[in-house]
Amino acid sequence: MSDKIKFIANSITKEQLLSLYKNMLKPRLIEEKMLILLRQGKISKWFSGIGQEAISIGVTAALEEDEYILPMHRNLGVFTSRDIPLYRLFSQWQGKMNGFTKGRDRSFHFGTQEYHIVGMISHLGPQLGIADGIALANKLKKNNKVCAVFTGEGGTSEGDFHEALNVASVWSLPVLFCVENNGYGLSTPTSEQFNCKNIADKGIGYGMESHIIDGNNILEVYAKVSEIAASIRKKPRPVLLEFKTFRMRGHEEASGTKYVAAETLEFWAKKDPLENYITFLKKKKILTTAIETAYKEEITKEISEHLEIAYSEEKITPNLETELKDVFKEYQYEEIQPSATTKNIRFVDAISEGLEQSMQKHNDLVIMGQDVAEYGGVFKITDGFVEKFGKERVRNTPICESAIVSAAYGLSVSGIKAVVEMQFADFVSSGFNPVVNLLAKSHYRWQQNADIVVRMPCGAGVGAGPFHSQTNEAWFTKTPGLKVVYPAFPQDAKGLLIAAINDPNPVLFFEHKGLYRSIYKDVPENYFTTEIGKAAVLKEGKDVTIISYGAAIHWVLEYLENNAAVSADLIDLRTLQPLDTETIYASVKKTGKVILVQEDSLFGGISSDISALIHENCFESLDAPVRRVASLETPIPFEPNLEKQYLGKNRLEKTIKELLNY
Ligand SMILES: Cc1ncc(C[n+]2csc(CCOP(=O)(O)OP(=O)(O)O)c2C)c(N)n1
Repeated sequence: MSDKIKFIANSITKEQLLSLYKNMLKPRLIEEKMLILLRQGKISKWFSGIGQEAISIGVTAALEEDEYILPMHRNLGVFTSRDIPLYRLFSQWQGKMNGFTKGRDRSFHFGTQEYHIVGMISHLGPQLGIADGIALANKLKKNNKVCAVFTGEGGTSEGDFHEALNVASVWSLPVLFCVENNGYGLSTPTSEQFNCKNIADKGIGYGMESHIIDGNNILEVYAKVSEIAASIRKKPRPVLLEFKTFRMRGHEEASGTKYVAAETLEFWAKKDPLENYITFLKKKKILTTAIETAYKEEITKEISEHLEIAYSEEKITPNLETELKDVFKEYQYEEIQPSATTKNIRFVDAISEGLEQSMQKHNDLVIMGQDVAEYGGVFKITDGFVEKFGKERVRNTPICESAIVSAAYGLSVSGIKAVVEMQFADFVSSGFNPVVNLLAKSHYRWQQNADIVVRMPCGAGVGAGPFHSQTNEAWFTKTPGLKVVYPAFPQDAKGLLIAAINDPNPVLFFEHKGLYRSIYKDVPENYFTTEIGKAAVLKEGKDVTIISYGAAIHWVLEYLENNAAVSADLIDLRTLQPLDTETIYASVKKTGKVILVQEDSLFGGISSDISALIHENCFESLDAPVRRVASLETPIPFEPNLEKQYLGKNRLEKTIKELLNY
């Protein structure tokens, strides 16, 4: 590779040439100032993009203002090119209200709908799947928009990269995947990161057009990306772009560059994108020293003034109520009454009906999942949906849970609701990161809701073993920002699913597979809602409160049927997060004895927390220690007798007896 940059201006006007210069100069000057402030301890971490500015600037300049860009931690130029007032950026870095996250997230971990920017989460990879979702929304809206997402070459090693490119290619999504190959991922050189010559070569494997671009040549970046973006707008498709560049400073300022050879740094210093461009513009007599000085003075003044604004802004005063409230997007729950006309249907049919009526109600709602289209899903819940709603809205996905959850979030960013079907709840572990880090934290971080329902066919009793029978709700009830719904009856399943889809927040919707085809009930035929967060008192008694949910409710019902003398309040939680503590406490205060029954293994299950809450809030009313019935502390086995031993059901009777006799 040569250390020379060959600039070709072609039809780019003089004004554009100068504008590209000014746009590159701005992040450079901001960074130089930030490095000083960092040394003075006035800002926290800093990730430098010095030497990589041409990429951010060129790509942003090639996109239209309302086309989404998804930058990473070295793309200051994206934010400044979109003309975000600098004081807002400074306030963001200082954790102040004029920033974008109310002090809740640092550096570039934020987005802004106002400027069509979706910022990263620390985990890097999910960013790529979000772009798929935004591009899918653009495609569905037929608005001829492209979106651009950034990643470093280190990030391309994550499974998310593979998944996102694969999905984008299979679905022909209009995304520009921009890889900034800057030589190192933290201290790891490219030779230890991937074993192919160019990252662009990977395009072939995805059936995707790809290009290598000199990331230090602003004119090459701008011209090529403009041309490719224009072509994508006409013919939607993903394109992989590898920008060759170099990270001139440490991963973050504190970590330095000791591990980089001096001659490598010297080589790349000669290729500095800004200095070289200045030389070119001066040679062409486009940039004069007077203009250069004027620009520098103007930007330096702007930086100083805006820093003053940010400094003079008061620090955030913690407000407990606001912190708690902002975890979810507020919305007005609409109660729609169930009709008097009913049909005797199974649990599985009720879910299917709720889903179908929601597809009719929200005419842009998208369902995504493995085999959900023509095949109807492995449980046949979406059977016939393709004929009714078309393949655009009922989407078969590749086996890419992480990218699909991220893509659902991208749809939400674009104002479209999504239902994601996990083929089995067990497989959510492959999409766990975006669920708990992206969807759950989004509204709290930057007031962007994640309007997504993740359907979770779960549970035991079907002899399916450790990877097809788990009931893993506790993985999510512990994560602030997620709602967790777990119905036990067909009517609740339908009403709660409709309510979950109407709720603009992320909902994990657990559907017990053992109930799918074993329970028939009369279910209202209309489109109705059942409120999330409200438990149901199924039976009223005086001696004991039994609290349960999902399939375990049916164990308790069976027990009570066979033990008519036991006078119990039976509470079906229906929603685990948010929890209906009011109903729980009222019952406990009446009976004084409590037993919690869950299908999940004991330790760390929701019952443990409910038990703690009861002890903390109803201690004086208790006549006995709270008891928990749950499954064994083993993975769930498949052989029927082993599974039976595993499940708490066979310990229910004994525990209730002990409690009643206490
Ligand atoms: C999933 C995950 N693993 C590890 C990290 C720690 N980490 C943050 S940035 C980084 C290097 C990223 O390298 P690259 O993608 O090449 O981007 P660059 O920093 O070079 O711009 C690492 C290892 C992380 N943030 N997320």
